[in-house]
Amino acid sequence: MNTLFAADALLPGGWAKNVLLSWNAAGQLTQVQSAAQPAAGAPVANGPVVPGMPNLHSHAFQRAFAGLTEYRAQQDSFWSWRTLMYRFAARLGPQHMEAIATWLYAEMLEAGYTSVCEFQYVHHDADGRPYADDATLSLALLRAARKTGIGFTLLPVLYQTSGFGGLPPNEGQRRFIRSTDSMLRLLDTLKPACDAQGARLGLAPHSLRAVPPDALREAVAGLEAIDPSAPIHIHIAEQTKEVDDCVAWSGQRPVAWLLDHAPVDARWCLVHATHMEAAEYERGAKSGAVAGLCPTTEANLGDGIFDFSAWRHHGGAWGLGSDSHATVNAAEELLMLEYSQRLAWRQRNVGASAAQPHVATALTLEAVRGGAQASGRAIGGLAVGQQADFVVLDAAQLALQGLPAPDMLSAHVFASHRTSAIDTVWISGQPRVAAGRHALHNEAAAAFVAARSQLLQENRAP
Ligand code: NGQ
Ligand code: ZN
Repeated sequence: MNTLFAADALLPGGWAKNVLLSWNAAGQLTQVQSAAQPAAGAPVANGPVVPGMPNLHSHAFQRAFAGLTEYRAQQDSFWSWRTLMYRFAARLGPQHMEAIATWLYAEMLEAGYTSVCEFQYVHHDADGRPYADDATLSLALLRAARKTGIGFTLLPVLYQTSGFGGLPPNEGQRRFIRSTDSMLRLLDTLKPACDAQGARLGLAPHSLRAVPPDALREAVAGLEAIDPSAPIHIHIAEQTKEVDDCVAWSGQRPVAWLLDHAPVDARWCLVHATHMEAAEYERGAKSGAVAGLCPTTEANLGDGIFDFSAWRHHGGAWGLGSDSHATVNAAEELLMLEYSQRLAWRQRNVGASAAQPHVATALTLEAVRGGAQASGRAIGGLAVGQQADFVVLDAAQLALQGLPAPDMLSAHVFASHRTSAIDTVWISGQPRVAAGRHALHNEAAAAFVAARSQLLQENRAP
């Protein structure tokens, strides 16, 4: 039996004092006891313990592209960014994928994420043909997750068209395209590999732009045959052009169309869902689906602002993703989410709730719960039966020193450098980050920089 004693811990119902966490060999919490006594010689946390944040949306390879489109070309938009991103993706090989993801996952762990959902759509070789082993690039991501210890949900992406109404895919999309049957075969291949490392397998129809109605229906039915409760993630209503194109095609907005034509329920994660009307907020929230908010990417790409209060008003579940990885930091996503709402509505403390006046505490608890649901794994916080995935803040860090625990978490999110206060990070009861550093930090960073340099060189070649 393993244990950790914490003077303060953030449990699903709020902050508790003198908490003894115990977990079994499988890394599952077996006891969460408040008002406990530290046993002599037993490990004691260096500060408040908060649940690890699930990252519900990642395209790992884009980490190596972050920062490379922050200059003015002509008509800079989401769509021109995407053209550059496709160009970058065109030369990516399995070794690049593994090196980039290994560093990214180490970075995530150092920044308070304890698990990640990979929305994995680069399937084929550079010429658009399947690899001899069709699962090659997904397996590279699974290896990166295993090496770093991060919890993992693999979401192979179905991508078939370049726009509503079955528009043929473009050149830049050739590595993504596969039939529904070949997707179902890929899922069959990946299921045992995921099971072997405690990862969850789901499916990601890329978007309504990329997946026609029949394929969406068949793919979801095929997934249900493999695992009836597996997570299903889709990008939706991120850009206003997507909304306009969807209305032109179907007469409906994307979220409304999806709710009418797909079995949307608690298995689903609606990634972005930025542009919804009042009825979509209500129906979407009541469907039980998780809204997958990616605040720094949505800001970086100029998507728009999600109406957080409207979603929560209807009891909507939500969680956080780092998506394009312009930022890799759980606390910074919380900050961006809260600040976007303050700027939009000219209010303060929008994220506080009736039960929880401290914004950082309220947002953390809700994002962990929604993120766990979207990940399809038992990572919903510090409660018996959940994995022992948690972050220990450093009570000696200057921004936190001497404060009550809820203010320490507030200071971590709003008043620190947002990684500096992270002391240790545990996944399934194993310490993966100690004194702010992942064991693979140096080695993984060097391999990442080498892979990025190689990709940029290859991109410049004729
Ligand atoms: C993606 N990114 O899948 O990486 C997309 C761009 C697309 C975001 N949606 C590609 N943020 O939407 O077709
Ligand atoms: Zn995305």
